[in-house]
Amino acid sequence: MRLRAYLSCISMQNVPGWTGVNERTFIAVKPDGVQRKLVGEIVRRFEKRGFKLVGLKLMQASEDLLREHYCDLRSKPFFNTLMSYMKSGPVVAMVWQGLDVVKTARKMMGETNPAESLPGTIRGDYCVEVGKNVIHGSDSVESAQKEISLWFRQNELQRWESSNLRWIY
Ligand code: IDP
Ligand code: MG
Repeated sequence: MRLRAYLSCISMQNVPGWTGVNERTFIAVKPDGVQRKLVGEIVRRFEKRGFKLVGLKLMQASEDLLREHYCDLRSKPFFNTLMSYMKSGPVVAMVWQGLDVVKTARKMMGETNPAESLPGTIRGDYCVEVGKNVIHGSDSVESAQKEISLWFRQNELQRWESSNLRWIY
């Protein structure tokens, strides 16, 4: 898994156009979001904002995948709880594309702790506890590239032209 992520990251640095309107981010509806039937609502918000969906799958995340995904948090006291939470059911993994999508998605999500998330944000509207905060989103372009290569194979990401592109940009 590590090797695959590393190789994909290296190869992606040579892919032109991961900036501007082609910026991409990794978003996941966590197991609580799937159980609580929030998938449609979350997808709707990203579509309506003007972002383009380029990858989506419902999947059970493996221990290896989650350990790699959250490797920066491995020394945190809540790490084991976080692993159990993320393994507790299927997640919906997605890749969204568009101008400043990484930063904008974080704004749309709200803060890590739902109590600090403003109403109108996803976490501010749909959850109350940090340990059940319904959505993940990459925190930088660099982590987005790493996370996308970890969760998706190249052939699972679609290249398609959105018919309303000129009304968004
Ligand atoms: P983020 O999801 O907003 O980027 P991170 O700091 O990267 O927040 O933490 C990853 C995830 O770990 C959070 O979304 C949340 O599910 C969980 N988490 C973070 N802090 C705590 C905590 O203090 N207690 C329990 N779970 C936490
Ligand atoms: Mg994070």
